[in-house]
Amino acid sequence: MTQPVQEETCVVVVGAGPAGLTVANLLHGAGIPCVVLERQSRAYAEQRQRAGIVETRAVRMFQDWGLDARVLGGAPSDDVLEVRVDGRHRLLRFGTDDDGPQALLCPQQVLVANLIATFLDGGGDLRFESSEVALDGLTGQRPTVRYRSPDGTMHEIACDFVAGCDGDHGASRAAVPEGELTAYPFDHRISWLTVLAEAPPPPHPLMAISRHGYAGHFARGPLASRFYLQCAPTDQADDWPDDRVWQHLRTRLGEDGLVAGPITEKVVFPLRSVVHEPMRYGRLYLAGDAAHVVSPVGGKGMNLALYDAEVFARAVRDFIADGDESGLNSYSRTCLHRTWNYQEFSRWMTEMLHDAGDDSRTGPFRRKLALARLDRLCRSRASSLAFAELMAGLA
Ligand code: RFL
Repeated sequence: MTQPVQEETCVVVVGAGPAGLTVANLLHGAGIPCVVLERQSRAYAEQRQRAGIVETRAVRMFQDWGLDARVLGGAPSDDVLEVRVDGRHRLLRFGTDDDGPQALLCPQQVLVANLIATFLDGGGDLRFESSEVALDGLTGQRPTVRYRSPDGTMHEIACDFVAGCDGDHGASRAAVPEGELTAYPFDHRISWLTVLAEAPPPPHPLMAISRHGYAGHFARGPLASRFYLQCAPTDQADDWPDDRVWQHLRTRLGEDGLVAGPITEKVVFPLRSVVHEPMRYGRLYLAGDAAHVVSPVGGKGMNLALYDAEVFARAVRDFIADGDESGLNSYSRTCLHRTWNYQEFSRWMTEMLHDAGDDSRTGPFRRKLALARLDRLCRSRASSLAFAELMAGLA
């Protein structure tokens, strides 16, 4: 058997999603060599649509590293959420009182495309279509990452650290021996039909509560929208022909005139969350969805990935520059602190938005409680400030 091509670097980053690409750009900017291995093609990575809001904290983080113009330039700012209860609308503000930049409406695929371009234009080493990624020697001084390049050649890269940024089903977490990590999974017992359509976006992110179930409408570009419809856990996408989708959206959003457009994606998925602890094993540092999945309510999954990425990049930078290991040693603790804070926020919002609508699942008492919570959020300044702080990522 031919020997793999031997290579060396400081950090191997597995996965070119928001977490991996942010790690790579921050390390590259700090002059630290890294190689990024991505399973998919560049075209695939740049069109994968998911999140839509970069929270205030993350916008400021890109600004601190001098990357905001390249990575987020042109994205519109928004600090208002619209909540409709049985067609009656209320606006929730989540801007901060200071003069700093605020949250931006930036679809995940735009962020990813900008991060890829910034990294490659700066001479970064990003290898698409890398298959058979396998991690070894993680508890030693010099771990290795093997992979097969698109021409069939095997490579083996020796490094100081591995950033496991390859999502919930990647190779990084799977390389950790059983029993070393503890998983904390949670099933919200709610399913959504998620729909992407070439239809005009709403003026603000919109969440609607009604007896027919939850519905959401979010911008995913100037002429693209992401819709969510709460549905039965047993539903399949085929149970939702386009006519039914638009009819339910009009009813639940209370918007007879909602403009329809071609639907490009329809998927049913159960809302679930999970945290894997600790987020470090030897010289492997898990970041983003590789370490935790947050239900999409509250828009925190991608933002948490960006947070982990920065904590890791700072820790490596401090270690390389000054031999300071404290950031590496506290990585897991620091990231998990924010992770659980965001999981709590997301669960709180998930419960409120769903319980306040269709009470066939949880009963009328829970519906009344959820409506009281929502009312307090809109009326009490202290409640709305706490909400704004969490939305901004500054709590
Ligand atoms: P990603 O984005 O999954 O990227 C992982 C990358 O790793 C690659 N990969 C591998 N590469 C090499 N070898 C392997 N063995 C590999 N296995 C996988 C993959 O191809 C991919 O390129 O993880 P990352 O970077 O941690 O980012 C996490 C976010 O993508 C995720 O948290 C969000 O999308 C979650 N999410 C949302 N987050 C928000 O902040 N706001 C939202 O509004 C929001 N909406 C959503 C969402 C997630 C959704 N889905 C589909 C789960 C809406 C939806 C529908």
